[in-house]
Amino acid sequence: MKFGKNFIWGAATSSYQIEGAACHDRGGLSVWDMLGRQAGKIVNGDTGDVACDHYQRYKNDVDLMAQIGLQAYRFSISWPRVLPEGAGKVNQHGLDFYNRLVDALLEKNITPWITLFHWDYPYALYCRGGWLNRDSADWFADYTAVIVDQLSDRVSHWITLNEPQCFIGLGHHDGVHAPGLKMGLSEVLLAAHHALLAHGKSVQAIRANAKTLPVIGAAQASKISIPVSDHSNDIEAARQHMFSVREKHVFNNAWFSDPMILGHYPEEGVKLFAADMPNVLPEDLACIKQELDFFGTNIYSGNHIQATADNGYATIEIKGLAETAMGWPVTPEALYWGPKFFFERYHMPVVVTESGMANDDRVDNGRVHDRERIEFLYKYLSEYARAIEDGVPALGYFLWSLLDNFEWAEGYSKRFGIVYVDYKTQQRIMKYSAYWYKALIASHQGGHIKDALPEVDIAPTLDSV
Ligand code: GCO
Repeated sequence: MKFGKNFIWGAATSSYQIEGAACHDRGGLSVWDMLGRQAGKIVNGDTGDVACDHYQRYKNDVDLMAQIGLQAYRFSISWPRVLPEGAGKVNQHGLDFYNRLVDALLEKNITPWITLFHWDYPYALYCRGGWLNRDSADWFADYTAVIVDQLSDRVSHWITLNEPQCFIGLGHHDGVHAPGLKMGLSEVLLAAHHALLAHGKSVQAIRANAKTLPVIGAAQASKISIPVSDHSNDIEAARQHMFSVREKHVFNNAWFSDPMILGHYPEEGVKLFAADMPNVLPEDLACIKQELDFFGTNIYSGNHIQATADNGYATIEIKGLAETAMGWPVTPEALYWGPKFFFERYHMPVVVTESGMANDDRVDNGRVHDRERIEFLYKYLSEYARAIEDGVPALGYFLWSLLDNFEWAEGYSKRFGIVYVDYKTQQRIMKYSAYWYKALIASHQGGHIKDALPEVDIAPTLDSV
């Protein structure tokens, strides 16, 4: 399994999922704080009020990143922590937290990659219409300018939106994510359009205000289509399926990526949505389509696609696939076909901005033997390496996640971290997978795996790096 010497090895988190202390130091509420107050919306009634207490414990967490040997760390900024009302007055305490975090990362030679929006939308702006209000694009651009002005002397890597498919689709259509709305398709498409405008204006704000040359992308929730065979018909069927828009829902690849990168909505979707389409002003698509430096994709699993006689395709259920604790099938080839198909369509370097698995991790004598996660990572990364060997330019990989954390509607019931978090004591324990990842990174930095051999015996799995 070989990656280039300049390949970036990172891990990812998000503000609401790990920071806690939402209103501490005069921060503002987000829509996730409000959803947590609605009975039955989140497993066990969990909230992000404390989470991993990262707001207080960030230094210890940065030390853990350095122990693992991360070269980069993808985290998000809490918009309402910095702008309690979402717009207007800045909360300097909030900005100072991110200044301290960035400085702590740089001190350990860890490159900060900042996600500007990872779902914690300011509740005050939700009360002014939220994503349904076209002003949300300007609100987001103004917030972007505040962050870039404060941090861009030390931060150059920016992700505007994390998974619009989720925060619009699950938050405004299905109602299972914050703000918990079940809107009609036309309202969902209008909110999606405003989120796309927000992305475009945010990119413009970064490029206008950055003090260092910015590297900019977005992070898509990616549904990967995997051909059931290497037959050219099945590969073409999977390629078509991957960018099709045949369901009346925005949880798909092309609906957001095509406008951002190609400058137009996918025709198939425009036809399907027809009367529900938003009123797209003449200048809108030019605003949305801004030059990007990488294609960010969050990949966990994929569907198997087979060509059908009528030049169409069918989704094939593969029996007996292993599943993660989220019930997602383990499909390592998703990390081959996803980067490949995205590069073919958008012709820009790929960054896997998230990939990983939830596992039923348990502490045994102070250790967490998450061999399932090591096997998952080895298989998925082997496929990513194969895509790179086949010519896909890939800049890096951000493992989801550094820490066990608040898994949205699942609360704390699902553990994605390579570092175990005991939520009662806030103790952190590096799992076997953290040691494995450390060895993998070391082996790709010209170091010797033996140098990275941890204090725990994971030798049997090290053969797989
Ligand atoms: C997402 C979000 C993450 C999730 C992770 C596991 O992709 O849904 O970016 O915040 O926690 O993906 O579901």
